[in-house]
Amino acid sequence: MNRICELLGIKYPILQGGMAWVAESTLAASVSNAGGAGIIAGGSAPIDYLRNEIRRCKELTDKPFGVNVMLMSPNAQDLAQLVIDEGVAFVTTGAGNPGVYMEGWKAAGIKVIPVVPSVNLAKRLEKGGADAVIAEGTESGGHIGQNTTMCLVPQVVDAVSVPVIAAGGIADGRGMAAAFMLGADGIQMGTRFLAAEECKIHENYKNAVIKAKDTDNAITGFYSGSPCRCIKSRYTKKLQEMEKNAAPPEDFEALTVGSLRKAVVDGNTAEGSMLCGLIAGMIDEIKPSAQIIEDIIKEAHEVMARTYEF
Ligand code: TUI
Repeated sequence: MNRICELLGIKYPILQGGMAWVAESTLAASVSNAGGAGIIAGGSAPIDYLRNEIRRCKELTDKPFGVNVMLMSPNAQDLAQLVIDEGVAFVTTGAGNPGVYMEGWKAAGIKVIPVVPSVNLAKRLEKGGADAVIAEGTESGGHIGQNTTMCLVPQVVDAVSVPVIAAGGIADGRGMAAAFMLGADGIQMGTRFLAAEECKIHENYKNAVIKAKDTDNAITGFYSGSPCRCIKSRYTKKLQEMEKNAAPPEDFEALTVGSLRKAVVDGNTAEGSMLCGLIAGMIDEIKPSAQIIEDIIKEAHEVMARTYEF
């Protein structure tokens, strides 16, 4: 029995990334109904909207699903309470240390799975009561750490006893098999689910994911200490130019505020920030979540059954 399947009461050890503005109830329920673990992203969304999303997800699936708490959000504390009030099965966290919320979540019986970009944080959060950790490599979309999935996952696996979920650069059965070889007990995929039929992002954004080649990727915010991976576009070029020229903070704000909404809702590929992982170059088809999951499981089994001579 796989430790992640056991921990979360799911069929396959596949988590859907908690992508801000993207991961809502329809997508999360489709993943949970397919045997994975769907996740609703808190992002910086208003609490009333998130309460509705959680309730809608309960109507769409009777399977476990989770909520991602983005710790830099001004709403993080209210969302931390909402997941308790709504009896959400598990929480993932990102962009910070969830230590202050751990006791409350544990007391409410909520499983806690923080994203960790380093061995040090993985060890600290295991001590603090994390039920598992997501070791997320810099191949991921959105806000990223420095270490790669290939290097980070085995180091985290060696450092903690709780199950480790590998994230960053995984979109097919080969990636899943590789994660298992590194010692992970499960995987989390964001970018692959951007191109799920049930994902409600604007079709221009979805098509940009499908069209992206291996090199169509850019990191912004590198020098500000808040690196963020997106699909290369006029927006990322402009942002990188401004970084090079040390533009004033108000210019950055004018360009970046609302940029994720522009991509997700308006389909504005020139001015929107299309958060996306490095693996997009391999994704060339929009499929239902259930198909994505079944294909990955089948391929992972095939790859892992091969014998290698060397
Ligand atoms: O959280 C993410 N990726 C994200 S969140 C996001 S939305 C956003 N909007 C406005 C501002 C900021 C973000 C878009 N993409 N991934 C998980 C992740 N967590 N990556 C890195 C980390 C992380 C970093 C530092 C986790 C913990 C951490 O702790 C530092 C410490 O020791 O306190």
